[in-house]
Amino acid sequence: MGEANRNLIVVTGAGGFIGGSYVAALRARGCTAIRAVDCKPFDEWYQHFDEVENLSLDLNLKENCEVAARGAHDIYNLAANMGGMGFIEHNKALCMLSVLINTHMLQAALKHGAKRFFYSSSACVYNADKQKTFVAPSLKEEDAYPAMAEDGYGWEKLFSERMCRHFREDYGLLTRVARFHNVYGPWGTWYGGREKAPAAICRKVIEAKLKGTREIAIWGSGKQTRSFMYIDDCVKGIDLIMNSDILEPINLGSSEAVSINQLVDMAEEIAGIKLQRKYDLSAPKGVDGRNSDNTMIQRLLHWEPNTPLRVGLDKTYHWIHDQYLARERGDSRVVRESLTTSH
Ligand code: NAD
Ligand code: GDC
Repeated sequence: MGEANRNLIVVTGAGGFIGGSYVAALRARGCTAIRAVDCKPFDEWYQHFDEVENLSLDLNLKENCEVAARGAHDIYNLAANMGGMGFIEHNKALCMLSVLINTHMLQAALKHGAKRFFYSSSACVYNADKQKTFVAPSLKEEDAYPAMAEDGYGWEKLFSERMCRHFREDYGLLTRVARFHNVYGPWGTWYGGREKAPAAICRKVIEAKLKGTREIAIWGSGKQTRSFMYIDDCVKGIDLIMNSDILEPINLGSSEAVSINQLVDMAEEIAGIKLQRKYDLSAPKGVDGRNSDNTMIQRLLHWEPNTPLRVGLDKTYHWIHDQYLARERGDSRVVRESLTTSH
């Protein structure tokens, strides 16, 4: 059993949205022993910090997970092949292959004596039959069973949740699992096909305003409902859950449900324009309605994600606006969506 460096924190998926934001938060609070790992080449990392140990490794491979986990005390496994509905509906096998990352990271964590392991699950584990109304059903943790998860991506997450539990029960590895509900904010994917609704809608409103097209394409009828969690709440929730005694998977999401039409209203209001809406009923829609029931996180942590969508969306819109103009200028510092499907 390798000896864990008392402080070393490993973050996988660190070249992406939440992983990069989590490394930034660790640095901001003075953590120095950080190992950031992602399979993307460094120039495609959304956020990259020179003073952190950065490794570009494909964690589908067992031997690479061993390198990533060596000497770690805490491991935050945020790496996965993921995206919005437009990606996960068309890449189900790729999304399920993320099981290799979590399984190999758990084995490596155990082999190298890591003490704590965080896994980023998703609201896509929830039973689809409970999400068939536009009146956003507040999903409780027990609504994942009987299981009927989102095809591909949702099943991988549900399986990996259970793997975490069994590694805790059978081998004593401290595992913590949070089910994220649609996280948005600066430094997230905003174009290229993996973007989720908040970033996509902001980009489309910005494009319509800058190009004067005055119309916006919306997937589905716009009546679909979701809750969207601002990235800062996600980072805070990861910390609270990792440092808690919560053994079972727990919701980490906002309880402020909105329809996609209301999301577009907000983006238009921020932009100061009104657009003609074109609904594409054949586009990927996912479930009809979804919201996070935060009874458990409130009871156990006396807190819940609470950044109002209007506040978080304003910051996100302006960040994407700057990225958009930078891209138009051909500025290399734009967050680039890596178009390689093996991510
Ligand atoms: P992201 O796509 O921005 O980041 C994921 C990162 O993982 C990418 O940088 C990618 O290169 C990396 N990765 C993928 N396969 C890899 C591999 N084989 N080896 C090494 N790195 C690999 O996604 P995100 O939004 O930051 O999501 C982080 C985690 O949270 C993921 O597990 C995701 O499933 C989960 N999650 C996110 C949301 C959300 O709304 N963003 C919701 C639910 C769950
Ligand atoms: O992609 P997403 O944010 O994922 O879509 C939310 C709703 O917004 C869908 O009904 C979609 O049809 C609608 N929508 C309308 N226009 C657009 O231009 C657009 N782009 C996108 N992307 N959507 C649009 C997500 C998963 C994540 C993660 C989270 C967990 O499902 O994709 O991987 O697991 O759930 O909460 P969503 O919320 O369906």
